[in-house]
Amino acid sequence: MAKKISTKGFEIYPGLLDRSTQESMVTDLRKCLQQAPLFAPVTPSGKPMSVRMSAAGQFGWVTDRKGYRYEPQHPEGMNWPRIPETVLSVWQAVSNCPRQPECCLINWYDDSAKMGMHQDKDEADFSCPVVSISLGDEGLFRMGNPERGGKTESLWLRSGDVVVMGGTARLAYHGIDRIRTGSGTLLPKGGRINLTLRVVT
Ligand code: MD3
Ligand code: FE
Repeated sequence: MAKKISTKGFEIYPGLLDRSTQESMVTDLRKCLQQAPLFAPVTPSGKPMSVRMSAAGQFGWVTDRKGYRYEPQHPEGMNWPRIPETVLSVWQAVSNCPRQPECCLINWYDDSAKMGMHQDKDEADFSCPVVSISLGDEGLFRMGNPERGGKTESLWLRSGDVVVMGGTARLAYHGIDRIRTGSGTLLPKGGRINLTLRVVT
């Protein structure tokens, strides 16, 4: 296995995925997004999020005026596509989890997109980690604590990097402060894709 950096309970595998693996993954994701297109999520308070989202697997995470939740269908009514094997194999390699992921959330960031500090707590089984895969432009990832506030650490996530949040990090606050436009060469039109694999039930 590639080298692992551990900080604040987050396990980071820089450059775990080589270029050809990343390219295969993008090809697979384009097929997913043909079936279940990116949508513009709105928070329960009515604020549009800057990230665009879709998902693969039995469940996708959605947000709208009705709240945050996992749903078995896309907001437009279609089923979510299956999670591609290229993506599942990353979970097998790093999760150390006996369960299979039930959701692969697909986040797409343009130049100006960001994600505020939050916890991921809409899942039922916090003994399972969340595994994140970064593709395309670099994103500045901020890692916090299981309580709001306190010291944070920041790290640029690059294309091919994988992060595992398990144990104490599973409920840590985290976010993406900004995207470094044009820093990646994987996506011809630029932007950043982040995949998060999750056990939901
Ligand atoms: C959170 N995504 O989708 S991934 C999210 O880059 C999310 O799009 C960010 O936060 C993004 O909820 C950060 C990094 C990451 C990795 C493992 C996690 C976030 C995690 C494990 C638990 C909770
Ligand atoms: Fe998150």
